[in-house]
Amino acid sequence: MSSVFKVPVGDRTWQRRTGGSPGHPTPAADEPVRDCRGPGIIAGILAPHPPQLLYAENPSQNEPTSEGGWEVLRWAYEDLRRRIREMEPDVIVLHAPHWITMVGHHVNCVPNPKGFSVEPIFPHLLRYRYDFRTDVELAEAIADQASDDGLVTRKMRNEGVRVDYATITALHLLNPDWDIPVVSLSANNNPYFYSTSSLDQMEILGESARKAIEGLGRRAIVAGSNSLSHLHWERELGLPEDMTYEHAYNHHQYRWDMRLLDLIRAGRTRELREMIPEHIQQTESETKAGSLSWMLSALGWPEDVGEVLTYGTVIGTGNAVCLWDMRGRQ
Ligand code: 2X7
Ligand code: FE2
Repeated sequence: MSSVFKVPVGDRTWQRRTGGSPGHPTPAADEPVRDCRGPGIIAGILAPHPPQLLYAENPSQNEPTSEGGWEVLRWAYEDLRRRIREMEPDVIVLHAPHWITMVGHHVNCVPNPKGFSVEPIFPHLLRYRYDFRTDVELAEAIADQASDDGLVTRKMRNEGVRVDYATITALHLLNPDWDIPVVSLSANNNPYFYSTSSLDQMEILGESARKAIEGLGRRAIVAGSNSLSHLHWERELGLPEDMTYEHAYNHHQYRWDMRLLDLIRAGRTRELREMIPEHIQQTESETKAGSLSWMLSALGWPEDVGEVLTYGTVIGTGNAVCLWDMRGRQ
């Protein structure tokens, strides 16, 4: 099992609010507002990755073809893509739960990951040919910073290692042209056996990513790829994209997802941070793998910002596409 040496997390002055966002209070007039085009973390995204969403898009890289499905979630991603383009990021840094590393936090430092990824549980939905660029300088800086911050860390340099479907699906949905460099982080835990105790490590890793991004002056989007409530159907009853089967697994899960999303919409991030472990307990939420906590920690748990673009279910699991636009607040 991995271990972590807890160290005091560094300077937090970067968290100072320097701007407002639609629907949320604006900062005091005397607070300095930085250039909106400036470097730093310009946005955080909750970017769920059910392979069904990619399958439904019918991209040329994926072998299986579909009649569509899960449109409302996919339309939210479409809107998000437009907004990402406007933000002109240098890099997307992604934390996803299906690259599970049992010892340490791994950072993919392969310059050009390339290969064929077959989804092990849904091979009839995702058999995808990927080919993308890593921002190796930033990847290495995040690994070094995380190591300095007391985390067990590894720079993954093995060219042939298959990129997992969560990383591929989320990155494809965020940027199907793959023309923005990427840094991909592993999930150092096993979401199916361990407790929520690893969330504190994810928060340190988020701070490490933020420091590395700022240190190199990148304009970065940080994306945590998690579904919310995670109980799901065990059998596919016919055509995967037949939406007559698609609804929340149960009312309890749905209600807890709504409670969590209410806090995001209200920008009540401190309360959200406290609620995440309880939401995990109540719904088996995939946020147990830490991608949401990692992302919000990288943003500094900002109050008064946060949008829910949409919510929808995939084989009964809850999935929300959310955006924290940090421009002017870095
Ligand atoms: O990985 C997933 C997931 N998180 C949710 C739903 C369906 C499939 O895969
Ligand atoms: Fe997943």
